[in-house]
Amino acid sequence: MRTKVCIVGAGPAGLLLGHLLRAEGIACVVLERRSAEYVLGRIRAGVLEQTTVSLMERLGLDERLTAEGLVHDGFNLADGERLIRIDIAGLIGKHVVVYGQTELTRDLMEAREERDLEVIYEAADVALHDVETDAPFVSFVKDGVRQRIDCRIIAGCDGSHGPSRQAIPASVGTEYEREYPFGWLGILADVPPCNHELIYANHPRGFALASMRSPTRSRYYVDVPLTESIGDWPDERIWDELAIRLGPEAAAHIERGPALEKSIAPLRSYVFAPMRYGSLMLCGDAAHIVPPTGAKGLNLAASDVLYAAEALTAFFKRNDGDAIGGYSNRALARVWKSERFSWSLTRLMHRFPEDGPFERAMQVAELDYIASSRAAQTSIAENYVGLPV
Ligand code: RFL
Ligand code: PHB
Repeated sequence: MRTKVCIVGAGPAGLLLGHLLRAEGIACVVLERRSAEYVLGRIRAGVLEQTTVSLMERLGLDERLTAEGLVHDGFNLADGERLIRIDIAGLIGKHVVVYGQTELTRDLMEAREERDLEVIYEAADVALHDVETDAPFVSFVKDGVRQRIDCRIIAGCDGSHGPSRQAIPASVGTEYEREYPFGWLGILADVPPCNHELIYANHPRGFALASMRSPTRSRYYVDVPLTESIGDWPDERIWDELAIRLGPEAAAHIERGPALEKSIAPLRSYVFAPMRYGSLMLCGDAAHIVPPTGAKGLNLAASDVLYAAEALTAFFKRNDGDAIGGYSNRALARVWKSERFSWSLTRLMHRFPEDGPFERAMQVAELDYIASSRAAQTSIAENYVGLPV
């Protein structure tokens, strides 16, 4: 098989890139290790920046997002005593949209046929070859038969554990990494949210987040030590902990229900640079990870893909080779700012086991400053809605 761009991974990055390339008439094939059902079963991001929404609009795939997405004009930081509201709309005239990654992925998946986007699911043993040359290829096994796709460019959209990043020799790249001593335990339940906006809480017992997927479906998180597992957290223990950490006002409105899904995700900051090597371009989690506190992961994947699609369009339609050369620096400039924001919000809102009274006093002082400063709130708001692309 031969195509122009072979995309590895059919998460949001791979599917978005595939659709953007097809909209430009550029031939591409997407290879995904899992089944479509498995991909849709992963519960992840919930908050979309305007850039991500605009990409769906540009593709004309925003019908459900426009109808069902919840426009949020603000969100809240809770410090155990008070709720500090970040009035995004009032401060900068923008908003975010609450719409699950699962739903966005479903919209992209369902448009495959109509937009002539080929996605090969359950492709095993995907391996990248000759990425340093102008004639790379990808091999994989489908239904027991080994196959090969020859292409001009490989887009590595295969998340943090996929084979794409591994195809770049360690000697040509730098890894930047920060691990955190806790994970987020998430619970999804068909109960109305306790508040109409998100609440991020820093409580003496730890972090909590009240989020949602719809007016009848809630998504909550608490941070837990990495030594704990799902078995340690029956539903009732999670609900009890949320009621304490989110504070009495939110607790009064928490409705409990059976978990539709529960999982623990470790928190990590990671960047691999450069994001291009030879004929391989990395997009999304394949190149970088942010802790979920800033709601940036999916949105960064979307901005990478926007830059990658522009570079590939210039390359294939206008013969502009420099565009691909410029991709990594352009993407990384935005990635680093989101890494900074996600790291600083994580630092502010979590109790780190190694923290002493000084570090805690810094958190209190920063939350006090944010509560009293329009400038500080504006800075948080403009980062939360997403910096310009
Ligand atoms: P994905 O979604 O991991 O997709 C990669 C795809 O590649 C496939 N793959 C392979 N395919 C072929 N061969 C192989 N060998 C392969 N190995 C892997 C995988 O099966 C998969 O389908 O990466 P992508 O597309 O870059 O998208 C990134 C986002 O998924 C991620 O950044 C976000 O989910 C992060 N995130 C959040 N981001 C936000 O913008 N806002 C949020 O509110 C938000 N909340 C979250 C989050 C992530 C979380 N977890 C579980 C890590 C909340 C949580 C709890
Ligand atoms: C979510 O709803 O899953 C969510 C919302 C905000 C975050 C992270 C996750 O910062």
